Amino acid sequence: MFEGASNFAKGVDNVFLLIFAISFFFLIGISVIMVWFVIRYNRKKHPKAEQMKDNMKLEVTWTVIPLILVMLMFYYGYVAFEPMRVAPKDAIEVKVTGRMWNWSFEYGNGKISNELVLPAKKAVKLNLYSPDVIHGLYIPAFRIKQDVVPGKNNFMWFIPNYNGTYEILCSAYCGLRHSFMEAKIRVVSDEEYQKWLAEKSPEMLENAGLTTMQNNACTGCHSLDGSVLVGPSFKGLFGSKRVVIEDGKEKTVIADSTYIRTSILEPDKQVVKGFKSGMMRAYNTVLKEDEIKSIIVYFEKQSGNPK
Ligand SMILES: [Cu+2]
Repeated sequence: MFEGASNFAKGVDNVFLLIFAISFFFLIGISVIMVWFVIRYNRKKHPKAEQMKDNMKLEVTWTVIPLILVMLMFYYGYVAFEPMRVAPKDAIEVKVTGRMWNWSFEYGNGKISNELVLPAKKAVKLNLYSPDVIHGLYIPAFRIKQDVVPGKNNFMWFIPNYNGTYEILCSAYCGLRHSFMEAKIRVVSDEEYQKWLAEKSPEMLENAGLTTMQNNACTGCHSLDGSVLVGPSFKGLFGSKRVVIEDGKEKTVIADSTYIRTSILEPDKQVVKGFKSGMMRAYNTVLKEDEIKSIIVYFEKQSGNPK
């Protein structure tokens, strides 16, 4: 419970323990005195009630002591809170979007993930956004929580101390599936983090695929919206049936990853019926392997059932 998973855990735990200790002391103290008063001043022992008035000493005591106690709670609370609002300049920045009803994390290189992967012992600044209602980013093990408010660019920062997996919860009741709005933080070594960060997410590949096609003017001859240009449209391509002419013979093929790859590298091998061959150059010397892969991912993603 008190292992200190982040740089703020100790400070928050200390304030918690202080407030708990003061409350516990008074719970016991007041209860004991109450019981003692019941016995000491019951009617048998103390038949005639006395009227007491204006005891200056008592008034001052029960004003000053609680004042000191609450100021003590305030002081330690403030000391623990204040550094939370000043993020170090060199912190790793991650854009966090809380929406009904999930969290997503976007890194500086464009990688988007549903899991927050971070290196241990490095400062992290989370910039918080919400497109819909108020959510609350809450990481219990790190002892931090911050409201995620639409239109207000809030942030939180921290340093994870140890490798491990921690929970993220939403602390603001945000609708029907509020309780499902959870995510994981995975704190790993620096090398593992760098490796993970460099791996392209499916969204990045999808974007890269479209960019590659635009850069190579593919979309100049193949429309994305279904209209017929020089070549067949890309709309609804992946997984569809294509009637093609191969070696002068008509046949039906499924537009899978192999078909797309062949069409890029050897465009005249299988020409869609109704289109002329010899219109498109072979891209085997133009596109790199990862570019071809990204184009295939783009089509898979567009079809809505990625394999
Ligand atoms: Cu929420």
